[in-house]
Amino acid sequence: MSDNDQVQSLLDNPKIQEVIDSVNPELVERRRHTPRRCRVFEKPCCRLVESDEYRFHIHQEAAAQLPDIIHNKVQTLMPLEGEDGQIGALHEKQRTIGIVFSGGPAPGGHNVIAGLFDAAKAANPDNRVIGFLMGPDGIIENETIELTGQIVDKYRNVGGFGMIKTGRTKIDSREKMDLSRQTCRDLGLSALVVVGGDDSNTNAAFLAQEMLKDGIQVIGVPKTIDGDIQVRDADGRALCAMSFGFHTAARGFSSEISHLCTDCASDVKYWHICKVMGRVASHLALEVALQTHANITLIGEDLADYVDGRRLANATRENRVDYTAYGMTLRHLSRVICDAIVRRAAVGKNYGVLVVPEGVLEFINEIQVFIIKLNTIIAVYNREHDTDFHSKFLILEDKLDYLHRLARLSRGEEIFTVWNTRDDDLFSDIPDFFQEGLLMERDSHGNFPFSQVETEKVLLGLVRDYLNILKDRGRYKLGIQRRYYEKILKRAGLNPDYYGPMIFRNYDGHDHLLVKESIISIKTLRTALEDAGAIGPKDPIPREVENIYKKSVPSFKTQIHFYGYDGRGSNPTWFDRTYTYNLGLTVFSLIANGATGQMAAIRNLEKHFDAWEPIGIPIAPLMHIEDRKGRLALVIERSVVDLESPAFKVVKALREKWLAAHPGDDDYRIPAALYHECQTEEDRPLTLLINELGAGA
Ligand code: FBP
Repeated sequence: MSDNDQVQSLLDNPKIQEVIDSVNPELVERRRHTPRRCRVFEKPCCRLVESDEYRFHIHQEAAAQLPDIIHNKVQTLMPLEGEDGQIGALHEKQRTIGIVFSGGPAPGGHNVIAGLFDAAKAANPDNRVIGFLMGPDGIIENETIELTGQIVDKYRNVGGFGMIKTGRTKIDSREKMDLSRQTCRDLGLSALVVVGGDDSNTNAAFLAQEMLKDGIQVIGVPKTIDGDIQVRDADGRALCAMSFGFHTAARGFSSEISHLCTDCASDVKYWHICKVMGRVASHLALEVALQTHANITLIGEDLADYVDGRRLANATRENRVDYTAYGMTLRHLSRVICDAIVRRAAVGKNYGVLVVPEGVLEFINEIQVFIIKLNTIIAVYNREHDTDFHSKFLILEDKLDYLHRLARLSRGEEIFTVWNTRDDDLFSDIPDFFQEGLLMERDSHGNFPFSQVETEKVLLGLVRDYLNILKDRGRYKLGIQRRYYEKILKRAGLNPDYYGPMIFRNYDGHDHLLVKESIISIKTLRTALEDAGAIGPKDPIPREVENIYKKSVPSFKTQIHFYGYDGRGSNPTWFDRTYTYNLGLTVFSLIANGATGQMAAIRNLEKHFDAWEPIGIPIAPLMHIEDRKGRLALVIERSVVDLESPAFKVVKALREKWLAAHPGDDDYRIPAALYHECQTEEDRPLTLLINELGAGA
């Protein structure tokens, strides 16, 4: 039989075909699974109960720009007991509902559609659900697909946004708004559902205001793995504890990172540097810390909160203000990391896991200043020249040239520019790849593309430099186990107690022996032995002593990993599957009851499933003003890690334990495996669980 025939017979083998079929039994089971419904959905219809108990700080600009939805209230879905002809008729009314995904994918998105589809079809089989393709562009360009049972069934409980795809376009101009309205009118939509993050829900509010006159309702759905849509009222009461997708992504990252913890503690030679997504907020990194107990986890919000006591005291003594005392600099941060690395090495652990949140640089003052200045420069350039900065200056050199010119201009007495010669000099000092990163094109919402900046490389560059300095100063050493040292010397007929005090700085009873700071080479080792009279100038250094010294010289070896896109594409966990399916059901009930400008949400996510309560949250009152692309814009306020939250406090309190800079085992935690249907404490984010358990403590 020829090779080709052999291959063909392999491919024709039905058993082999079954094994490699793209639809495996797990997928079949996954697609068949129907998530549990919140109690309120056990009845065919719900009514909305508006509540005055929640307060919001309303921004006057939001009131001015969104007058018809600014006074919306929190709405709770209640089961319709008995007959209510009016509400029943509203549910049964024939509707065409459009749905769009906006922004990065997040596990569970398909179940929002599935929930909406099931509820819509159950209310009236003639209801239609239209998916807009490729994100908001699909609305602007009227690119759609009518969703059928067959299409929806293929994606039930499956990750990603593959069913209708997604995109990041912002509907931010009169023209785009008019085109969107036209599409929705042409399709005869009763309602539009926007599944997105803070920016997309902001867009949803503007669309709701705009389309009110067309009688088209707009409902938002809180999506993003970043976990930065967490809604509380002005009194701090949680309305939406977490956006969907966060749990799955965090569990995926934690599982991978936990494997790296196991690997490095086995191989004992690498520091695994794990960048974890989250464009700004460090929620994902915090959850990973709780799930894995990685040795070091940076939390951006915590770094920004840092106050340098020494600088502050100096400034107070000298009666001046030192603004640099607030917030951590990149250099200082690298020192903190080095300190941890050196301490672990001293007890023989020249390995570990460092978790770096993708958006950490957002919280480093000096970088934030660059980002704001460059945002402004690019926005002003685009405005004044009516062109795009990035198309005009294609390569880094051209962009830098432009910045140099601006800096020179700032020397002129009359001219004010945000970029002066000091900025220019400081910017010139940073590596090319990082300059390029900072000059990267912003997304359509004006967000800085942190995912494309090699944050970890910037930080590692500084860490490496400083570790080398510490090595030269004899402070970065690998601790040698006393037992091992004694065994090696005795085996060669040498007296460990004779050489010990000559070589080590802590020979007096320590478990891990540290070579003296003055011994940083074979030459300095020789000097130490000669000075102590152990060898003469012509004598060789005893081989075992030399070997022990060599073993004490650490090399800082790293492996870099990025966890982000993999988490966005994961199949949703039980939590996200159930959460999103119920969000879809909630969306339909909000629409059936006439709501618009509301975000579907589930209250009490932090509690057991039986306590989950579907609600509608008014979007307009959540807005505040932010600088976007050098302009002030009305957007939903992002939620960042609360340093007063029980979850953060727990992580902070256990930092030292998890660093494990002591002899003995590390404190790594292996997260539970992801079961299809499980009921463990890991059914929901640990962050939520701890915040709930610690509330009021
Ligand atoms: P969303 O806010 O749209 O959900 O996206 C979040 C995110 O996953 C961030 O964590 C990350 O910085 C960004 O998307 C990456 O975006 P892109 O897909 O454009 O690379």
